[in-house]
Amino acid sequence: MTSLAGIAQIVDEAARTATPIPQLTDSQPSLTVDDAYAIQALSVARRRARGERRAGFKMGLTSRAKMAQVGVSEVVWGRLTDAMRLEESAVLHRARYVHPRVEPEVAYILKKPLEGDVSAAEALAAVEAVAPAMEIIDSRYRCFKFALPDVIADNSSSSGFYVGGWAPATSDVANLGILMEVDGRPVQVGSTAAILGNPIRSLVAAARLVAKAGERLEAGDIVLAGGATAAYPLTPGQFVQTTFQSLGRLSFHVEA
Ligand code: OOG
Ligand code: MG
Repeated sequence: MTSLAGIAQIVDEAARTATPIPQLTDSQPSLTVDDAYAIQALSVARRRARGERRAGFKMGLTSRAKMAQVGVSEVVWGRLTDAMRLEESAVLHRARYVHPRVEPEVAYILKKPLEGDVSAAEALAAVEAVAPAMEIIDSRYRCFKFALPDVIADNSSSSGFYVGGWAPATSDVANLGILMEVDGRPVQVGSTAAILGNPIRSLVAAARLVAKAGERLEAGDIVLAGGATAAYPLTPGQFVQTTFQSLGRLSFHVEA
């Protein structure tokens, strides 16, 4: 059996070089969720050793549409680094990914730490601002196919994220209409309410789940609440634009 550090190197190299790999659970069916989070921590530590800085966390599989799309029905989380952040409207280079997809999300940025069991009111009190966002997910597994431990070990498919203009923490984002368009055609229509009924619940879950790994959400961390709709595959030439009712709009072009 390959060591956890050995597996972390495999998933990190797959992400770094945009090379697909077989599912880990094919060869190691006994891999647990705890092993997978340990692999994730080791693989992100390799990114940190290359100079990438902590940017926050991403929550995943927080909506039914997302769970149904990938056939995994547990909430997962992953770590964000500054290198994953794409400047607003920056071009997305398809060649840097295995098979990227985009999904509409809500981003929070914190002004205070959050740790363990907190109420929605306590979570909201730690929020500095909220913004419309799009996450670029890119499973490193062939055909975007994985079981729960695979996706966790692969940093929950995180690979990039766009954040739009920040709005005050008091903005009501509980049930905002979302329209994602590619080349002017609607490809996903939904609501922020699809994210655990209210995206603030995703921040509550983040505080609890990250604490289980012995860490906490810190002031300055960005937390992505999870895709509100199924994710959409990206190919060169596309212009992607997502509009969030009353929260704003963000867009990018895909190039080869
Ligand atoms: C897993 C990551 C899920 C989300 O927002 O639900 C995720 C995947 O779908 O590859 O980022
Ligand atoms: Mg996501």
